[in-house]
Amino acid sequence: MKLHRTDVGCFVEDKGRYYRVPITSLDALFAQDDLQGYLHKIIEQSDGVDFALSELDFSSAQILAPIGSQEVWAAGVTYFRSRSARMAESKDAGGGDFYDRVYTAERPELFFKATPSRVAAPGGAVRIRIDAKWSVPEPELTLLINPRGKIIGYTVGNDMSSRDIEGENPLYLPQAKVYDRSCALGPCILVSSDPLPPTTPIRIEIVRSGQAAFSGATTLAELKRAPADLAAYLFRENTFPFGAFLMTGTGIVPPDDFTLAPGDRIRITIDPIGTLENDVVQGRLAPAV
Ligand code: DO4
Ligand code: MG
Repeated sequence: MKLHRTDVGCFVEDKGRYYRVPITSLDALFAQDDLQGYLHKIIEQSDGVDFALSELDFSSAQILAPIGSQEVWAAGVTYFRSRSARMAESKDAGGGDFYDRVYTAERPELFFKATPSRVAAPGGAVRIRIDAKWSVPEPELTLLINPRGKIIGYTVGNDMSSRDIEGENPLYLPQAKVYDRSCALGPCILVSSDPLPPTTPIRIEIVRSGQAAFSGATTLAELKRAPADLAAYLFRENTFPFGAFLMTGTGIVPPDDFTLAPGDRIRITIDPIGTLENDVVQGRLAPAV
């Protein structure tokens, strides 16, 4: 089942039908002891009239990023492709070795990615930095973890990154990664505590002037670390009263001569969840709500 956040409240989708969720706060929903059980009850108790009204409300609603007060964190260098790309981009700065070491180390790379106000909604704009010359999207399976450290769902994430800034010096990572609308999440939460199968595909398409400028794909079989281990590391010495989102790293990196441009449209699909679409902009924007 899928949980959608919209401008008129939350809806649960099950077998193609939409049901209104009485609790409208995602913080309260994510803190439920058994979110899946709570949503199942809504579906069971709904009669035909409720269902028809909800369907109508949902079809005219605006989809929002499925985030409340949660912080967004990210794991890095969890795919071989990411390790190799980072080693190459930071070679001149002497940083290449770090990426190789973290790929094989027991402790993963985890970094702070975004506050909710920096997260773009599905269909909204993600940004490239004005001072970056080499910008890419990073399509990532993103975990929803409840305040008790349990994975309770999954969404699609885009970890927008400035590769020239990151490559110049690994200490510039926070500037390469954290800025207004450097992250997108959505279109919904797949509510499940079960691990996704290794065959799960992650696909990206970047469209420029109506033409495919880049497309790529990977599967979760290429993810070197178990999502539960990443979540356990994140929660080791941190409490998250509202839970947290954790992006699990990218396995798709466009060729080195590719950089995003304003007007590009990014489409990221993880089949059991859906497609996250965002347009690229550069320059000042009001904070996302
Ligand atoms: O180490 C830098 C960031 C890595 C990252 O974001 C990724 O591998 O997805
Ligand atoms: Mg990333």
